[in-house]
Amino acid sequence: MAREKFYLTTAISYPNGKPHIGHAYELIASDALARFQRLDGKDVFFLTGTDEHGIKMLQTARKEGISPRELADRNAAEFQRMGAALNSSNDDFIRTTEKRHHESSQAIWKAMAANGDIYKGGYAGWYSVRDEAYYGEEETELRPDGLRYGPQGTPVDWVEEESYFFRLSAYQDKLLALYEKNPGFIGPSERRNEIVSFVKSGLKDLSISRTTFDWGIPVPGDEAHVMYVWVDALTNYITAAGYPDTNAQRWHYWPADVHVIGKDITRFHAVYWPAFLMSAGIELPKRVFGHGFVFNRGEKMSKSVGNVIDPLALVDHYGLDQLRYFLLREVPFGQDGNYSHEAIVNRTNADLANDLGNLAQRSLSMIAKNCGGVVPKRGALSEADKAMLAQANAALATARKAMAEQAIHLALGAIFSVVAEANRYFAGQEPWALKKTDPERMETVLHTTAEIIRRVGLLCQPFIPGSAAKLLDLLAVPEDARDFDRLSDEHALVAGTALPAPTPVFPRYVEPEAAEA
Ligand code: ME8
Repeated sequence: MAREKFYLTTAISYPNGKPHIGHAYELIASDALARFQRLDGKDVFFLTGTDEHGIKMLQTARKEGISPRELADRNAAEFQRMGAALNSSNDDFIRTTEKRHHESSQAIWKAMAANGDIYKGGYAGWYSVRDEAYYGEEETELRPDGLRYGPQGTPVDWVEEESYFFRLSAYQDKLLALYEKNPGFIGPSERRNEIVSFVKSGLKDLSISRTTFDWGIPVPGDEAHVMYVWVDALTNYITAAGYPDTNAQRWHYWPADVHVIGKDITRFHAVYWPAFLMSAGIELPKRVFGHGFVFNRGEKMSKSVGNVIDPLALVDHYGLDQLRYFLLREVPFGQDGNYSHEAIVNRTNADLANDLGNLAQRSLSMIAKNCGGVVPKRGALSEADKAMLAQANAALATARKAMAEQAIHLALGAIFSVVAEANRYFAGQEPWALKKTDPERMETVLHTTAEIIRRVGLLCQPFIPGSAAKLLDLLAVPEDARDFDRLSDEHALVAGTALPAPTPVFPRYVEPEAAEA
């Protein structure tokens, strides 16, 4: 039977500078979502990339005295390097300056034009270069500094030029019907409400080309115009699936199951993008999820790390899985959150080093010492053993439901409540005391504990892939036996299997000053 497909994208980032923590956050979260679906048996296509056209790129390049292409090449490489450093499992990395993307953008333009939705006119209005966005005057405000700002707090400039327009006004009712019919189209619900009221307030036609610069994709049939950067940017999601070639090998992935984006760009994804697709006669994505922003609120971190917004410095300082775990567990996905030195250290030491790391180290060391370094025998299971094993399996159902709604923190919460319970179980069963009184029962308790660690290790793979792999290595779980279909009891650890010598997987974070002392 063909596996169910799952197509997930991140936003494509502007490579006008190096990646920052917000970019890392989005990629890590999307990676966890993609890995989860892969482990759950789906045929996943996970896309990320860079959004290389537009005035912002052009202006930054001018400031640096290089061409926009050089700027894009330099920083796209930084984004790829970040992906590797974060252990991102993306299947493709798209750059909007690629030939495949120019062809695709011109094809969607022609399809929208063929549907009668593009006309030439004159644009006069406000534009934010930082947001690459047009704003209605009522959305802007004049501040005491004499400058006008858009709704995201970025400065806007007055633009007046000949421009092609997209008949967005014609899609107002169709969009409202879409949100009505498909309440899951925009998540979380706060974002949905904002978008519904924005669309209800009335949609104006959208300026979709520029003539005052040429860093962009030429408008088909009118080379004096380049496409508005968002028309080309959004199109990346179908380019990577092979558009306009609907016989392409990847086309079956479209429509995307979820576009993961930051909340600041929900309007582009939940209003403009479905309207473009409806116009071009292309299926709509199933869901757009606008996550929150992460901010730095910890002074101490800046002292110990130096450049706090460089995600790779955070990885070097705290460890990759420590950072991944922290960001995914601490910040409810969809809401804004903060990161601070104390919060990262707390999570690292309390959840990873103490709860999971110690449990694994203590139980596996006991097995190494008392059971000849092989998986112990499992005798008759007590009610406590059974309840413990059942809880581990129930966590999959909870995580599956949570991950389908991008509630990543809830999935991790369910998995780590199994870890907490396993610690209570281990302490309560006192296998060290059973050693003398009932060695057979000791083996069963150690087997059950190791089996829980196997299940938790399997479930943790999407979030902390490197450390989860180490845990599973310690249990001699073969690499081809790590999908979620192996969670069930029939795949439990087999008594007598030789285990490697246990080594700690989650080091405690120790303050550099304390480590030196
Ligand atoms: O918006 N916390 O690119 P971008 C969390 N090229 N997420 C953040 C963040 C923060 N502090 N700062 C930014 C663009 N982001 C467009 C996208 S998609 C067709 C084109 C998120 O480099 C932001 O919300 O400004 C967006 O989802 C992503 O990082 C890239 O932002």
